[in-house]
Amino acid sequence: MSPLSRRRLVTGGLAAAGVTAAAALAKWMGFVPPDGVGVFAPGATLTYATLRLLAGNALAREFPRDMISAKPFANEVDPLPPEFARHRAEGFANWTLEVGGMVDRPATFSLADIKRHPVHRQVTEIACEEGWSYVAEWSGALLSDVLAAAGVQPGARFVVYHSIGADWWDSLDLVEASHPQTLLAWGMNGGDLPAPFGGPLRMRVPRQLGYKSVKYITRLTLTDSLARFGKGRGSSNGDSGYQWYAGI
Ligand SMILES: Nc1nc2c(c(=O)[nH]1)N[C@H]1C(S)=C(S)[C@@H](COP(=O)(O)O)O[C@H]1N2
Ligand SMILES: [Mo]
Repeated sequence: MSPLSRRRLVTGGLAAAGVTAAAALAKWMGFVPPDGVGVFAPGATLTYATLRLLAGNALAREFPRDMISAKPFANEVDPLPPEFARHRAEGFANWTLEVGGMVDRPATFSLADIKRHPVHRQVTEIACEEGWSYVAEWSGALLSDVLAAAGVQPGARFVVYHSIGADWWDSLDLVEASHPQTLLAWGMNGGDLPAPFGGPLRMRVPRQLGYKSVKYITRLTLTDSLARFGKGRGSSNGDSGYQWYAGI
């Protein structure tokens, strides 16, 4: 073996050992994402654990109001189930959010219930993994306020959220769910949240890519494990290969 290839072997081996050690540390600290298994495991785990350790509760950038995009782009969604049209015809008066799983007080909240929580406003950017983005002002309730109303039980680690029809769903760890910019958004740019943008209620997770900001939210479930949901990768997108932790 030439010295060069031996050196490569040694550095490669050291790097692999480093990754393995870091992954073990991340596991010990509880920072293993639901997709931190299989071929891409060390990569997904390292990204998630590093950001959790280094960035902690850092805030997503907020913009001045004059930077709000004149023409926000509503990404197309798959056809919604028929009950969505019914809700829309009723002006969303009967839209509800069910909160269950590991909570002390399982509840079904109306939109009015959610709007009674203190209103939080943020001018942030939503960025799609496909490369486009826009800036808007979102208003809504802190996800953590709604969760507190239901009483999160000790031992819960994730909140799983489902879109109407349930084919779109995703999840957050409680660090992200408790973050002061993570909203259940019901308003955009001063008015109601328009249906193409996820109205009447969408998740807004400004520290992660757009696909975590699921539209048409009807259900939150607190859980200690994502293994029981879909293929266990933490989201409908995860089941088709997207990273669960989409920090930006
Ligand atoms: N229910 C539902 N939520 C969804 C989607 C979807 O197809 N269905 N698309 C996601 C993706 S990939 C992005 S980038 C954002 C886009 O948000 P926008 O329509 O406000 O641009 O919504 C996310 N939320
Ligand atoms: Mo996206």
